[in-house]
Amino acid sequence: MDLQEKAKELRKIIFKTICNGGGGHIPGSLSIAEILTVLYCKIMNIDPKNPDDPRRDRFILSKGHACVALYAILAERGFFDKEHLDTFGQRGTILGGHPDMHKIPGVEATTGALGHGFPFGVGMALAAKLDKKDYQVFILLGDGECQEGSVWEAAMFAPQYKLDNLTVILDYNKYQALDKLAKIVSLEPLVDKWKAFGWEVREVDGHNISQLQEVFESVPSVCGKPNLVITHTIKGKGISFMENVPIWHYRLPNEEEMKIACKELGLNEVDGVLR
Ligand SMILES: Cc1ncc(C[n+]2csc(CCOP(=O)(O)OP(=O)(O)O)c2C)c(N)n1
Repeated sequence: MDLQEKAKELRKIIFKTICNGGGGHIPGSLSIAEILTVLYCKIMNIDPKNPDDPRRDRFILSKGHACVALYAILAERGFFDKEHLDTFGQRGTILGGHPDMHKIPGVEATTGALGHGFPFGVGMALAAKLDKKDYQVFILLGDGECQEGSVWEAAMFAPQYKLDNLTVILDYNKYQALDKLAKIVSLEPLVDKWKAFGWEVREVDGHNISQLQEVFESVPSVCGKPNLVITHTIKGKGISFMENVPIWHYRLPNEEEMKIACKELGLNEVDGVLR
C-alpha cells in the first residue's frame, strides 16, 4: 500500500476509534495523518519489536490530545495489538485520552498538558549530544500549543546547544480549541520568529507525502542548527463539515453526520462505528 493510501486508512481508524470510544479530538488528529505516516513508515529508525532500543529515533506528540492518530500508527506498525484500539476510552485501557509513556509501547513522553512535550524532547536531543549518540528526535507541536510560554523557552534553548539532531514539526492548521489563531493570539510572522531564534526553517504542505518525505530526509540540514518544519495542514482534513470549523475540536457527530463522514472517509459500515 502506498503512503497516501496508508494515511487514508489512518483517518478511518482515527474516526472509528474516537467514535467508538465515545469522545476525543477528531480534527486535530486528522490533520497529522500524513505526517505520522511518513515518519513512521519511511523516516524513523524504529523497531516495533524492540521499542526501547537505545539507538532508536524518538518521536514526541507534544499536542497530546491528537493521540488517537499516534495510537493508530503505532498499532499499524505493530508496537501493540490492533485490538487495543477497540478499548480506547474504556475503563482499564492502556489507550487513554492522552498518551501515557508508562503504559503504551512506542510512546516516548506522556503529553496532553500543552507546552511540555517540546521541552521534554529538547532534553532528549541534548542527552543524545552529551552521550555521543546519533539518534534523532522528532517533535510534533500544535500551532495553538505555541501560545504556551514554555514553547518559546525550549525554542530559545535548542539553538544555543546546537541541537541539530532535533526536528520540530509544527502542525500549522491555523486553528486552536476555540477559533482561528489569528483572531486570538497570532503566531505571525512565524518563519521570521523561528529564524531569529536560530532555527533552520522549512515550509511544506503537510498533506503532501512527497514533500514531507523530502524534507524529513534532508534533516539534519545545517550543522549545528535545530530544524523547524512548518507543515501547512487542514484541521479536520478528510471530513468536509469538520474542516476548519472550530466547534468540532472536541465533539462527536450525530447519526446523520456520521453517515456523511463515513462516506467521505470511505468507511463502508456505519454499523460498528458507534457503539
Ligand atoms: C496546558 C493546557 N491548556 C489547555 C489545554 C486544553 N486544550 C486541549 S487542545 C487545545 C488546543 C490546542 O490547539 P492546537 O495545538 O492548535 O491543536 P489542534 O488545533 O491542532 O488540535 C487546548 C487549549 C491543554 N490540553 N493543556
